[in-house]
Amino acid sequence: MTRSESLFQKAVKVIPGGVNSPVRAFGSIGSTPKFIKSAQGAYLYDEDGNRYLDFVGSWGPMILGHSHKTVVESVTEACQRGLSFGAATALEVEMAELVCGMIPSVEMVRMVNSGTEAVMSAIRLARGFTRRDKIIKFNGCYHGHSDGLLVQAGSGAMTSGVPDSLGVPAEYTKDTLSADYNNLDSVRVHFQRCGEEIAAVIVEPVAANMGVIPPEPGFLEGLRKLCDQYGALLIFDEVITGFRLGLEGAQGYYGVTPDLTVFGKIIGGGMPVGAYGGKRQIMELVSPVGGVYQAGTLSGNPIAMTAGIAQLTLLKEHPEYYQQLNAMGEWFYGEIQTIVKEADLPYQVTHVGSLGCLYFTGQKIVDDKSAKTSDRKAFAHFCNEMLKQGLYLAPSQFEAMFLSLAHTREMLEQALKCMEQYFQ
Ligand code: KE4
Repeated sequence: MTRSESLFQKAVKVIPGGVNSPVRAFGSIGSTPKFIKSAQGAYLYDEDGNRYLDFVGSWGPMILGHSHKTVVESVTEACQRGLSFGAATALEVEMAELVCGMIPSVEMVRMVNSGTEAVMSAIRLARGFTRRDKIIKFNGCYHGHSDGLLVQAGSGAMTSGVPDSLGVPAEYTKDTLSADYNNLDSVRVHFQRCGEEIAAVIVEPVAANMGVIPPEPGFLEGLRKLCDQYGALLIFDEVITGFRLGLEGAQGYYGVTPDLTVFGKIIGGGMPVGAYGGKRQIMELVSPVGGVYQAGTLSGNPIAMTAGIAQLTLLKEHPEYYQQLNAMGEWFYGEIQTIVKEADLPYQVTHVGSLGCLYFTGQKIVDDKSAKTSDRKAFAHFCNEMLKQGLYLAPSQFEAMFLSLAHTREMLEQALKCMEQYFQ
């Protein structure tokens, strides 16, 4: 028995499913998790000494690669000054000024401890600001696990959401309306029916929780127009795309400005950080200034701020990193598409910058329905085989592949060889 297997046997006795987040259990690919002991650059090392080229990057945060020297040194040094004070610190001012300086639409920002918390707070703020209750989310988009957003998409656009988790009272999701990604008509019908009650539309500007689905031309612009027309707020959930697609995230990449933006992952440099921010007029409604309550013991924690500031500062000082990263994505995901095409397989590769996904379907991928036509068994077999070759892909068809600045061309050429052999 490997150390990972024996650890998993112990883990399942004391942790639900043996993991602290479901996707890590490798259940959707029918295997058991590798227990990771360390990580360096583009590589993970498991408890049995196996090395993997990492295409998960902790689900997005590790854009610079693992254990980046500057980030680790900054955090190590900060630890000597104490781990948490529960008091205002200069680091939080530095982080807030950094984020506000990088994202034009963000005039004020509030730090929290996860993407879920940031989304939950942004929704509450949008409801408080507009004095309206309904929100629109998109089928297949994931915004963390707060009750109101765990919505099984009602079929068609006229159904209000029904919870897709036990423990979420129907009351908590009755004001969550579902629409189809890349389908403005499915949004328009909600606004036409109850536009004056809609507080906000929340969207992943690149849908990266049903694989990777880019916005069709005009989709994000159309959402902006509908929100303006009906006085609703547009919330971009940039937990994945923030500081990933460019210094200004997806809103800069696509040139569409939201009213509120949610951040996570990269902003924390690998530490638990989420944030939400936007126009001053809206953000000043957040307690203690305004009447929208939100709080957190470890919000703005000095160690987390140190990691986030170190990572964001490196990205800000090297805008060329994004050209490099996005060009690498363009090449790498294009090569995967060529491999499956030359193997005469109808599979689709979608990508935006360093985010990409290989779907095992011939259907054009535009929304959750088309994404779900992917052959998950075929994906699971591929994923397990790649793992044996030392490639650590996300153990779910509906997650993104992430490249980092630590991935070199030769590493990726090696990975492509494994994929080519597999599909031949
Ligand atoms: P967290 O609460 O997991 O920090 O963030 C929730 C969240 C919000 N918005 C978007 C667009 C997200 O992708 C996420 C979380 N992403 C998943 C992976 N797709 C986290 C991985 C996991 O759940 O273990």
